[in-house]
Amino acid sequence: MIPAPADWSRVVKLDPARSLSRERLEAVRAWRPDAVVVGGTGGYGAGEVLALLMRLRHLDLPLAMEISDQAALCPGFDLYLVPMVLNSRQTEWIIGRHHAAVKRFAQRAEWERLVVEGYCILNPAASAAELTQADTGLLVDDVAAYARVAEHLLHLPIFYLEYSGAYGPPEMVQAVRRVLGETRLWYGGGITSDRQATEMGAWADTIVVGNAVYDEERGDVLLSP
Ligand code: 1GP
Repeated sequence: MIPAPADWSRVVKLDPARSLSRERLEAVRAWRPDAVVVGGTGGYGAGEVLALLMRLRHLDLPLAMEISDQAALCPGFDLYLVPMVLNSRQTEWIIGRHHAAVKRFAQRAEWERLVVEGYCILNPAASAAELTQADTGLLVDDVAAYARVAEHLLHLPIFYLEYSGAYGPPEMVQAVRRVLGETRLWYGGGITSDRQATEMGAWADTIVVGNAVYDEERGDVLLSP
């Protein structure tokens, strides 16, 4: 059966470009996330993705690959998340790369395993913000409007508030929560404690933890069973 992201409250995101010790992987397992997403902003290919996938299989959790680069596409995941960066200044990150990937893979695509995420990247220092030239200087009303675009114009299943590397303002998450209905709200960025996970989890449907997995000091606080 194909897993449904709507059932996920907490997700770990692992970067194939980073090395993950056996101990850190065990900490991920012990934290009992609802799913693991494999993805990053680059510096890896399909080989690194496959190697990580092999190590994750024993976790017995839904495994999703977030596709940022079609060259790194790797078969074997339960789901494939397709980011659409709504606040990018470059069309390639909104629709261009998607068009190119569909053109290339349409005959082999398992459409039912694809889930589109409407990203709004808000930490200007995040590598994803730089890569996609995201317009990060947005006010609450602007972000809420993107959330409404995601839900009412594009009918996307996920609106992803991305502060990768920094803990965003809970007020922003709360404001977006108020304008979303069916579309699920994901929050990711700077979560390194249970308190922060709980705070953001109160407004977001799904919280995403990335860097803390690799941080032995702060990550242990969060990822302890
Ligand atoms: C990154 O949203 C995730 O795409 C998680 O962010 O790495 O800051 O936890 P952190």
